[in-house]
Order: sequence, then structure tokens, then C-alpha cells
Amino acid sequence: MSAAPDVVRSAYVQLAVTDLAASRWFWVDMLGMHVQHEDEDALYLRGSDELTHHSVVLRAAPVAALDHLAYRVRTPEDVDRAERFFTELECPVRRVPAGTGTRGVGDAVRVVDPLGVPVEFFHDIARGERLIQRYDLHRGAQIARLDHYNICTPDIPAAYEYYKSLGFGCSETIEGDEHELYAAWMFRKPTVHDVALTHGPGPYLHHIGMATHESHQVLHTADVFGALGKEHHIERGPGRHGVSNAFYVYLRDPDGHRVEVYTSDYFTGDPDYETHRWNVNDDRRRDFWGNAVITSWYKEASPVHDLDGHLQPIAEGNLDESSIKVGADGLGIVKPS
Ligand code: DHY
Repeated sequence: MSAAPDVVRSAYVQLAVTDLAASRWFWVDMLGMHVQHEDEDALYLRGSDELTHHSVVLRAAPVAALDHLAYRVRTPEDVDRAERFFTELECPVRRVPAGTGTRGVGDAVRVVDPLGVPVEFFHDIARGERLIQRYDLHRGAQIARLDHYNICTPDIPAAYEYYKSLGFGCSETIEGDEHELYAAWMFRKPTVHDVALTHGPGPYLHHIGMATHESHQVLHTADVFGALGKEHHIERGPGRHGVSNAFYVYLRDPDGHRVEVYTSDYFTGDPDYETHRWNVNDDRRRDFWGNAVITSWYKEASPVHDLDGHLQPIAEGNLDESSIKVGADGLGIVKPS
């Protein structure tokens, strides 16, 4: 098997949205993301700490879905490595030369990964002006950067093995008494995750996590949605996660794409970092204060496209446990291989 590409981090997501003006209100006015470029087809947004062209692209389309998520790789040669790696896995693979794909992004490879998720690997991307200390421009939820993706997939052990083969570490898991794997949080950058794997029918994009610096910004975001009578955009929280220790609120954008405003997780880069394992019966695992998880959080997610923009078919989970206590860990138990 060829070497895996050296993934640096989760870098950007491209979402198909049905009403760009409504999306602009949510992502720019409410979340405070900065507009790097906009035209009648798309919005290119980034957080205040990000020095690259975009971390969120919103593309106007008739149906809301995930176009692709993207990982930045360390060198241009890693783009070639990605092409070889996924060709050997017999995944659909497409080379996207600079100038023919997403604005600002250089030479890239797009694949449908073994989980059925459309993923881009790129190295080159245009730079953006440094906004870190442009406090005069920081607004709304004051999003600093993209932090992670969360994917719904019916076979968590297989997904875990696939991401390990791509060189990802595992910061935390939720497991049953026999170490059945319910969920896993996996990283390349030294934080809790670049990607989380949630059990259930899939492939779906469960959410994207956007980092802000302080927990009061999470609370303020919820307050402003309430003040405007737009509280229906708040789905779950605010609260403190058990897994990751992050402070969070989950929002739904005008198309139902789920966004987590996320802060205060921790460093995982030491060479002897050990996976922290939560038992599925520990009520603090998902919300550290034991608050229940709302049904829509584990029943709804965004469909994903293939490389031609068609919706990917869905494989069901094998058990439905959403009505019993373990609910939020996904919809079934799968033993690791
Ligand atoms: C959890 C979910 C996330 C995350 C960290 C931890 C666990 C949970 O509360 O469900 O999306 O980023």
C-alpha cells in the first residue's frame, strides 16, 4: 500500500445552500465570519484567526448538501500521494488542477472516501489578510477558525481503521462494557479532533465545528438568536461536553446544516498521549452536566454529494437504539474488528 498523504488539518468545507442571502445572514451577520469573496454563485468565508482564503464556501444550489470537505496536506507531493492512496483503495478519484476547482485552492485531488464522503486534499491555497487583531471587525459569534467535521457512518470500527490508516490519532472514544466502539474523535492537528465519527445511517455530514475563543461568546451567540426571535436556529446546548471538555452550542443554518460553536478543548500533541475512553453508560459523556440530547441531533444530518454532484445513497445502521439511554452515541452497536 502506498504511503498516506501527510494531512495537516481539516481546512475547509463546501456546502450547497439554497438561498445565499439567508445563508449570508446566518454565517456573516450572526456567526461573524469574514467575507473573502462573494459573487452570485457563492460566498467564501473565513474566521478571524485564519490566514487562508476560506474555511467555509457556500455554493448556491437547488438542494442543500455537502459538496466536499477538505484536508490540507503538508507538501504538493502529498497531493500526488493522496491520488495514489485512494486509487489503490479503489475509491472514485479525480484530479482537480489549479483554477478549475474551488476558488483560491491550487492543485487538488477529490475522492469519495471509503465512508462514502466527498473529500478534497490540497496543499496550495491563496492567503487572506491578517485579521487576528482587527478587533473592530470581530462580530457576532466571533468565529476564529474551523475546528472539525463530524461524519455519520454505519460502521464505526471500519471508519476508525480507515482514519488510522490516514495517520490520524484518536483522542477520545465512547465504548460499551466490551469495548464496542460507539464513537471516536480523531486528529491530525494537536487538538481533540479534525474529524469525529458518529454511528448511524450514512454517509451524512453531521456537523462542522467552528472554534471561538471564549465560552461567553457561545452564550452571547445563543442570547442574540433569542433576542431576535430566531431561537429555532438553536438546537442543542449551550453546555459543556464530557468528550473534549469543550463548551458548545449547536445551531442549524437556514438549510438545516448543523454548526457547532465550540471552544476550550485541549492539546493532544504529546507523543505519549493516550486515548481517553468514556463508557457509554456514563451520563456525562456527551453533556458533562447530564443534560439529555435532543432527538433531532442524532436523527438529522446533511446528505453528501458524489464527485458529480449527485446525492450519495445511504446505508442504514443495523440497530436503532435512539429511543434508549445510549441514544446520542448513535443508532447501534458495532464490535470493533
Ligand atoms: C461531543 C460532540 C461533539 C464534539 C465534542 C464532543 C460529544 C457530545 O456531546 O455529543 O460534536 O465536538
